Amino acid sequence: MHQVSSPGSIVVLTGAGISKESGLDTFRDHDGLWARVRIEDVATPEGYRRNPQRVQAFYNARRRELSQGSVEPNPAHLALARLEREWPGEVLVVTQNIDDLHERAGTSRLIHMHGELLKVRCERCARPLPWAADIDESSLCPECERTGTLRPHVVWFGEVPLEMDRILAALEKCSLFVSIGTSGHVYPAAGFVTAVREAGRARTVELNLEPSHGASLFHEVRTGPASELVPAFVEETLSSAAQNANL
Ligand code: BV8
Repeated sequence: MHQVSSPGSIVVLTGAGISKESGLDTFRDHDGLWARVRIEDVATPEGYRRNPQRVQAFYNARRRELSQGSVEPNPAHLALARLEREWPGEVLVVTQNIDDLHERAGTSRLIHMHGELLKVRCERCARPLPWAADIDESSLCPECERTGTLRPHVVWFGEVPLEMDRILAALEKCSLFVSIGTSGHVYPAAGFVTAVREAGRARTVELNLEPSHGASLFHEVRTGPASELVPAFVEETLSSAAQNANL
């Protein structure tokens, strides 16, 4: 049982592992996305310039799976929404994921640092737009009415993650940092635990199916499926806050 000085703020980082039990693939598991396609071909600006159709097809398939399939938030997403509702201080979820499962579970203070699968961006007028359909070279930008300029609103390798200033400010002041379902391979997200440790005030906890690449950097590591670990951790965190309040 860990004691968190309530109502300190909480930052939660999530990765593909939190959506695995909702039926979405991770990246680096043996059956993950990178076992089927090369990062260089589908998740870099160079790959997009070389073969835009291949990249659009990669994201069109994932967008279709998310918007037309039977993909639903799982108990881990729902538990984080409960934490935001019931924790007496601020809760911010920073996700590396581009799915919309945190929103659909009810989380509202949320940053998609690697973009969103259900948004596109016009390379001419740069506005992110909600978009659930496929994109191809005939897709028309509703803002500037050009065709062939729409790309996924997704941060590829070599591109700058979104809202980094807001993320770093939240990491600096939080009293609890929880990392869920991420392998700790991709930066700058993989470096967030170090930034929190350097700020010197927060407890750091990892909830993951297996210890991540950065597990040794956390005060506490719990292994298991997110749909079990996260609801239990949220219940424990809320009840310790309630006990503190009654002291
Ligand atoms: C940038 C696109 C500059 C969207 C993705 C040092 C510092 C800064 C940069 C770098 C650096 N070193 C290298 C870099 C460059 C690079 C990088 O990190 N390369 C790596 C490979 C070494 N980083 C970048 O290019 C980034 N940009 O650095 O700009 C900058 C930096 C700071 C400030 C300003 C500017 C851009 C990175 C974003 C790339 N885009 N995806 C998409 O297609 O989805 S990355 C991709 O990996 C996804 O976004 C994904 O979210 C992310 C991380 O993967 P994970 O989510 O962790 O998924 P993974 O499969 O790896 O792991 C799943 C985990 O879940 C596993 O541990 C598994 O055990 C667990 N699990 C499985 N099932 C369950 C479970 N856990 C719980 N329950 C379960 N049921």
